[in-house]
Amino acid sequence: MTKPLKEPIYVSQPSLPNLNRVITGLGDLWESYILTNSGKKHRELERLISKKLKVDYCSLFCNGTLALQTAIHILGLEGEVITTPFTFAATPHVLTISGITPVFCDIEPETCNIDPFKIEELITEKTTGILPVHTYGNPCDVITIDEYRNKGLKILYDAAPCFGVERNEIGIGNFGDLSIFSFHATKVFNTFEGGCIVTNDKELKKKIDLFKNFGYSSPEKVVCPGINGKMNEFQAIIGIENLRIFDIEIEKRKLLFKHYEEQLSLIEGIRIIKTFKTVKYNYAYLPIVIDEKKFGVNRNKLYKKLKDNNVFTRKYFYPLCSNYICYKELPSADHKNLKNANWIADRVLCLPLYSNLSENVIDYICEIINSLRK
Ligand code: T4K
Repeated sequence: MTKPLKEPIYVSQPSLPNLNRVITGLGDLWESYILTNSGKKHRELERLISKKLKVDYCSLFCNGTLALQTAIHILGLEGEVITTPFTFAATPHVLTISGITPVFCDIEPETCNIDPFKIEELITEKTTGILPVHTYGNPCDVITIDEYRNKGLKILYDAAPCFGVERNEIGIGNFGDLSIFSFHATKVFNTFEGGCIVTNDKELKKKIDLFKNFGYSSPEKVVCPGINGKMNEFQAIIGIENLRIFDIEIEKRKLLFKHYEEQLSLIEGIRIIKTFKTVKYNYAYLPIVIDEKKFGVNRNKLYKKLKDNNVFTRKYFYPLCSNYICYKELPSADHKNLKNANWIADRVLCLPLYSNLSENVIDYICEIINSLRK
């Protein structure tokens, strides 16, 4: 019998940079008195991130949600936008708040990403774009999805959890019309809160930067409506310092992911979401799908058993967005069109994964999972 852990283990834990280096960075702020509005640290981080993500331009934001809302506005999306129901609330919410109807498309059960071959049938004369999510940091079928641009649709990728991910050595932010990333504390790269939009289009970068700063092109000139989406200098310092440790953190995650994989692959009825050889992953999450028929116990019982032992997993993404009170009446929210998404949402569980996690704790978690097997 396993004994509950003394300290709780959560699904994620933020990577924290070297504190002395952060304090030195803060010293610069104290001397300059420039705390926000595209200061030196902000400009430096934009340059560093463009290089890291292998894109031409990066615009920093105070969080991923405002980056997404800005990207929707800049691309001129309206009417209906096709998206996945298997995502965090932010994805359909920003569409709705922007006056757009989210149209939910089913997912591929193996990758949990939007099924590119089910998009076509959802296109109407009101459709202006597609908002796919690289779920858990696993890239969508970007090649098939990007072909919808030939039908006049804009493609905006919600790459919130995807920092550092590459497909065939191409940074994942190079696909579609725009991509957004989140730098929330729970993401592999964090600025406490934060996010960005990336693009290779200089004109779009200009529009994004105007919009995130109230439309000011100079101190006495406002050229368009806009909002305040700016990242401040403190967040930028955290970003600069976290970027220094990013590759080491991902390497640690990779080893821990493999450690889980070795043990979980032996358990019938448990599978890890599919990964591909062509992808350089960031190991953001450890999502498993529990097939009760084969494993003997359902997801909720496993969740509870782990919780009783002080291991706090998360059911990302249950409930499914299409089942929220605010969306369940939409025609596209009908269960019969979203069979895979509903099936997965009832069976998925994200296990703890972060760079400071010990292999012993992983062994402990796998032992609990194994003990439930029937
Ligand atoms: N699109 C997608 C696909 C997204 O997944 C997200 C965000 C967005 C858009 C929007 O980006 P942002 O506007 O957030 O930048 C978390 C995050 O708040 C959210 O950023 C993220 N997706 C979502 C998937 O997960 P919660 O409600 O699970 O967070 P919370 O506070 O319960 O944290 C989970 C665990 O992490 C806690 O049990 C303990 C640990 N933790 C958390 C925080 C905040 C820490 O150890 N330290 C911390 O500071 O939503």
